[in-house]
Amino acid sequence: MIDLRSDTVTQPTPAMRRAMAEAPVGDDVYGEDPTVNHLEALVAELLGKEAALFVPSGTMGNLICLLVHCGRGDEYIVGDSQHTYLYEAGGASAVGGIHPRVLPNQPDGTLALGEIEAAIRPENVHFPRTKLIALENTHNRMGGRVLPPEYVRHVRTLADRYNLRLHGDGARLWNAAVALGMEPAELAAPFDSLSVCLSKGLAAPVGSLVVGSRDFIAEARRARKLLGGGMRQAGVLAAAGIVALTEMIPRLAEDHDNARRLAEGLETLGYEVLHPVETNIVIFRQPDKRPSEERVAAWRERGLLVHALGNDTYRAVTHYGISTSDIRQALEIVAAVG
Ligand code: TLP
Repeated sequence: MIDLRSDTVTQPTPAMRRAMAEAPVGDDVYGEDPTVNHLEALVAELLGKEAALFVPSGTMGNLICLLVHCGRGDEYIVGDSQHTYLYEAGGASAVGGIHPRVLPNQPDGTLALGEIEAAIRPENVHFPRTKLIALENTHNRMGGRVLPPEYVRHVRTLADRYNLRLHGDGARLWNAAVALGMEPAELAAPFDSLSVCLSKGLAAPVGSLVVGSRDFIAEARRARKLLGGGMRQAGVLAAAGIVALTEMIPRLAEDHDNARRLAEGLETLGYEVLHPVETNIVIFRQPDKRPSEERVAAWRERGLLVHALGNDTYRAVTHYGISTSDIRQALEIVAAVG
């Protein structure tokens, strides 16, 4: 099977399996797991923040950050196609009582600066209090687009003007850094908090981290406990994460090349690629009216797995384990199905 449904479907590398087997561990709720402590220090340094916290998933990482920045009835500004708003089971409101102020994401994944500013509430007893702006980099539903670094700096300036915090969903921040040829810390600098994932393009089996100031992470640790995310001998998982961060970032460039190859091939076959392919995600629209479930089933029968995003649109994601010849074969399958 050529599985392009997501970069979450990867198998851990042999080096990860070895590191997991050999990891020194302790009870991380007591702060005594040396491997988790090592991973947290490594990520804090990579992202240029004071501290980091290992959490089970990107979803929990984002929720923890929202819970620390916002109280019940506070408002956060978020894009209508950001993961936090779209795919996290409404956790911000269900768990945190946090009110989302939803703005349209632009095709490049940004929120228009003027629209952010217009959405910030003045002090008035009728209104929720705006506390936070949330961005996503790279932007999943916008085809893995990379937020322009100068755009993020403008949002930071705006946030400062209104005394707001800025959170980044950086599940694929590593892809953005590789695509721009920049250090992850440079991209993280404007944000008060970020969540980053080890289990997407970097191929670790489990885990995300949140980063921020020391005080922020102390509160995040409480929120993680509240959500049931305090893990015990989690060094077994963190060990794979350390391998992911030390060995797997530069190879993301191969995934980006493969995604571009896939997009070019799809265009040749008459599909419309909806966003410029900057990283490892290709969102594309079919040339006809055939129901997407039927097409996905025909691809699956021939050994290709792709997600349908709607009636006529699909998402394919390249990752560790997908080679250039897999892309060639995937295109042959698409051509055969028509
Ligand atoms: N995204 C998954 C699905 O949930 C859609 C995928 O296959 O892409 N932020 C972003 C930008 C994400 O893409 C994801 C996962 C998350 C957060 C959540 O991470 P997990 O799955 O670890 O909770």
